[in-house]
Amino acid sequence: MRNSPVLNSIVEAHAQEKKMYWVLLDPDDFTIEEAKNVAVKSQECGVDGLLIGGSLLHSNHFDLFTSEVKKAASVPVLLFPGDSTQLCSSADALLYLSLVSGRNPVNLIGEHVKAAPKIRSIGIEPIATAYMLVESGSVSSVEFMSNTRPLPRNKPGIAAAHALAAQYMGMHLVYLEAGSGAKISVPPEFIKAVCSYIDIPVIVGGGIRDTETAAEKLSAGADIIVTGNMLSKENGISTMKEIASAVKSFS
Ligand code: 1GP
Repeated sequence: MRNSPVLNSIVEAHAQEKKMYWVLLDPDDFTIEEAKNVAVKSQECGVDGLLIGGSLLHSNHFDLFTSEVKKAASVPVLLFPGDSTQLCSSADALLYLSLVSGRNPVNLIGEHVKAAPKIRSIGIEPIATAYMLVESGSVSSVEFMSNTRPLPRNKPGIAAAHALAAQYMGMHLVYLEAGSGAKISVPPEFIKAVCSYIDIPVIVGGGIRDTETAAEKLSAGADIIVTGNMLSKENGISTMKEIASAVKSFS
């Protein structure tokens, strides 16, 4: 039986109804020094985990970026890869994302097969995650790069059926994604419908830039919220602090 400390900590928090806040560091958006600074500040704020990855990387410092963030961080560092090239041993775990909202075999199983031998050899913890892209007002990078259609935002029943299928298939987490920088985030009705069908933890990200939006997702049933884009904006660190404290007040 595999040892899964990061997944176990998420499942334990979920069982205790403790909400969590993860911060996404896209290696294209930060220098290594900036990312290390965010890693330190995020922990001071009470952030529960750091994600590293992106749909399409222009930078070539992924491994160094991850290992330096890991050295600066005391919370788990999880890879959030756009494809099988974004893999390295210094992170604590890997969201092994299957884009179940789409019907592109490359994102459902193809990249996973390419990554599997390396995951085995570097010994990183893979966490099977159903990744569901939700319509958000414009074409997101994930939508374009994966060549898949997002779930219609006015059809929560379709989303719930996808999430339930993922749980039945043995996936451990569901990630509802509006896309980085989304104009409009995942609607609460969507989150409620998904949470009413499944027992596994639900992550919600994309377009969350303030405490009100974060609170809306948590009230609807999200277990973990993710912010990325807003950190590179002015007042990003102080907004992160406010969101972290809003998340803590839910637990
Ligand atoms: C994207 O869900 C994450 O994959 C975060 O989105 O950058 O819009 O916060 P934002």
